[in-house]
Amino acid sequence: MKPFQFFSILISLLAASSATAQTHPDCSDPLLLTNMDPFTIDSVVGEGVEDDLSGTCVAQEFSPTWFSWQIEQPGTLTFVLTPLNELNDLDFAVFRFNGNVLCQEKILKRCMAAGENVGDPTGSIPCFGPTGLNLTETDIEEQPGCNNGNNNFLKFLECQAGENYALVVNNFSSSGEGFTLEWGGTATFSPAPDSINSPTLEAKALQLSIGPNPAKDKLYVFGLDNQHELSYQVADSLGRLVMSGKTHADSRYLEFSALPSGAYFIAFLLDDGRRVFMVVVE
Ligand SMILES: [Ca+2]
Ligand SMILES: [Ca+2]
Ligand SMILES: [Ca+2]
Repeated sequence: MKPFQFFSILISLLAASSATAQTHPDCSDPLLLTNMDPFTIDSVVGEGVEDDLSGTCVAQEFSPTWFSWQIEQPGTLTFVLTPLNELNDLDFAVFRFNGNVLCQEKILKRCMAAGENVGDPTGSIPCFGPTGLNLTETDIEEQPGCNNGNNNFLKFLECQAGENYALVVNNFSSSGEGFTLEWGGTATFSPAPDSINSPTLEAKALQLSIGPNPAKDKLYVFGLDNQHELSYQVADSLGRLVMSGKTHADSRYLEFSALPSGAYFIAFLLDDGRRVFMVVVE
């Protein structure tokens, strides 16, 4: 095998692994955003186990991708979503959380469902392609179809420090193809959202805590009793899932010896929400 062939195969393997990246089809398991760098979601597939969009202008999920973030610096927030396939119809909804970050208690702030007028694609041109929030729009919702005055963009958000938000992006065309997302405005995201999912009542009752932090090989979970078996997920500082499992009575620790040094987020999954910690692994 020539070196060139070796690298070709290596590159195709790497490309294959990125195409099967973790998807986030449910509000309760969003991709946590800890910075405002632009990014691409390569592919979208499936609706997951929950449909969290009834009662909104988009009505239901179509290959949804859920994101969440916490505001650090207050200010304006805009974004542009661009479908990888220019013929695809993206829709989105933005929610804010009050108090506990529970999907049942999310508050709809923006809703975009504009797209093709059935049977009249030539009249639908302003309702295709890039979509998002900008500084010039004053509307906060565009209904399905391409109604008078629709242009695929809605009014920016005015964000306060500490607020938690969620964004869901639908691919109404159900092509499986993804999109790029670019942020704008003066607000910033928390880089260490240890409260991006505030403690739920159950978590408070459990009084969960972790240690030591920084951790080396093992991270112990305190506050569990024999009745509690908790699922957990560990994400790196880019929000990528690196570990998942369960704690139970006879293994109340997470084994970190295989993880590179760095900052990680640990989410304990509860019936009605999540409790997230940040930990440094040395
Ligand atoms: Ca879902
Ligand atoms: Ca649309
Ligand atoms: Ca508009």
